[in-house]
Amino acid sequence: MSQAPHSHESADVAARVERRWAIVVIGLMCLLIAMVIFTGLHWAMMPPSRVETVDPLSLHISGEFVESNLGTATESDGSVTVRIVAQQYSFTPQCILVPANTPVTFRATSADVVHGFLITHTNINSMLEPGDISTFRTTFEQPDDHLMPCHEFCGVGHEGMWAHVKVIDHDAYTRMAANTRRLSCVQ
Ligand SMILES: [Cu+2]
Repeated sequence: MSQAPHSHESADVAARVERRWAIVVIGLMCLLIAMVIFTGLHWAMMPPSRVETVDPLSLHISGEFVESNLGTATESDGSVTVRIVAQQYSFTPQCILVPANTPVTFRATSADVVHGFLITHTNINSMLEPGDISTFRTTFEQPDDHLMPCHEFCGVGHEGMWAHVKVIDHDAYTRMAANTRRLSCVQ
């Protein structure tokens, strides 16, 4: 009986501390949700909302990722689409040519195991999985050279697996694209 007032007081303290922590946790959750909304609207970073699949065994025989269709293609609206295949231990094409100040869509997949897809100094950073098509959109602001290393351990030759993204002036690109269907650095 004599302990009753004391335990009543501890219960009050516990309730106060719990309430304080609940506020901290709810605050953190609100902050994280706000970050998701901000990056989604401001950087156009979205969780994958659709899944496109492709048969990794017949990539090279037919469909979008046959070798003659890889590289940079100019679309009718002036934007460009780059198609890339990753395999142990290289990317095809090895050097990707894109124009500056132009919307670029990358479409890439893997012919064998999981590879990494990262373009330095951009927010493009993903995985290429056999059977799935990874799609990214970006615009490069100025002519530059970006490294594109595989950053997902894919076997003994992993460290030698990388490509280049060469961003060139829009007009120079237009001149080069005028007489070819698919572009890469080596024409
Ligand atoms: Cu790799």
